[in-house]
Amino acid sequence: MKIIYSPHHTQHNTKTELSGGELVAPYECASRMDYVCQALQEYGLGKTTEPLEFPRCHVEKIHDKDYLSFLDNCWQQWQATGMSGEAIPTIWPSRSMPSNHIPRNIEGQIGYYALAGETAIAKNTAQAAWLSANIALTAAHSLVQGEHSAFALARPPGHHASKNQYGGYCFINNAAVAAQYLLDNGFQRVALMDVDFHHGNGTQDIFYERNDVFFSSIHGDPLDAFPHFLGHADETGIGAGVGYNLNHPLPQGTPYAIWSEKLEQSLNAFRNYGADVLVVSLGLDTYEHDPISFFKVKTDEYVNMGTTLAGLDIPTVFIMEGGYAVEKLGHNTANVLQGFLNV
Ligand code: Q9C
Ligand code: ZN
Repeated sequence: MKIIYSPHHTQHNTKTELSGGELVAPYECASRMDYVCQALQEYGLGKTTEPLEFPRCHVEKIHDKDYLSFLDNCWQQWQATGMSGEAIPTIWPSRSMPSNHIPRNIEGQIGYYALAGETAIAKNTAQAAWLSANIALTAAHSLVQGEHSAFALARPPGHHASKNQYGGYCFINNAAVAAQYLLDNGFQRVALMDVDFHHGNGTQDIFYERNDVFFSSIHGDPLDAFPHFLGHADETGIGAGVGYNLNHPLPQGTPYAIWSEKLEQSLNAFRNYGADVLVVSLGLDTYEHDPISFFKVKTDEYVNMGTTLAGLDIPTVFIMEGGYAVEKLGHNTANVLQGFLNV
């Protein structure tokens, strides 16, 4: 399996996350990648390949131009106004003031473009987000070139980023960018399976009215879990997209035995759809000891997850998303890939 990675993800190295009323060290931290690299080596899953650089147009097909230029300029503007900490939102165009005017002021802009408040932006956050997208594009490109599978070992993650908003540690939707690239290069029906503990609200938003990407997600019930406002079972798509969005919200304590029934349901839906390529938003925060999640998947069970995904038997690109039990993240990730390869 082609594994795409760059050590330069470390340029996104924020010091703060707003969590529990405090500024804490971010759960989505650079050391996550070290544990994954180490496990991949241990398992002999192959050495990693550096990403290619793709033109920005591939990302501009997914995200609005004004949003991307906000991302590129946010840190510089935040600093220019003399703010001392990292850039975090404090006000939103919320229900009682749903304005469509984009503020000139950076604090207003941040509120306009943020969908959640935990994620800080600092120096080179935008650069790292673009690099992460290039890793996803390189992995997708290898499928176009005939590889059967590839893994984009990228951070920051992407599945919470919508067409024009960031949050949940995500800035550019890497999985969506990869899916679009596959469609633009010969594939016709993308199955996008999001196995991260959190609902992939950004990916759902991006493809909600489309029938060329079938999005399915298994996640903590949004009534109980982030992102709280999207991911219910009655969200099935609109317009041409009706029937191509399949959500499986699940309760606290869900074990793999129940979780995997939902995976089989999604894969059957993909088979009926006639998917010719699979994108997996691979979050490992379903793990039983994940510090911010509430499913109960065990390390050994990730092998079965990989094997089950391989059962779809189409070219597959894995895109790294969440997973915050950092010391176990490597083995959990490598188990999925191992299970996928050893069918
Ligand atoms: N007090 C991904 O897994 N809420 N994002 C954290 C901690 C935000 C997760 C709550 C979770 C975002 C890619
Ligand atoms: Zn997650």
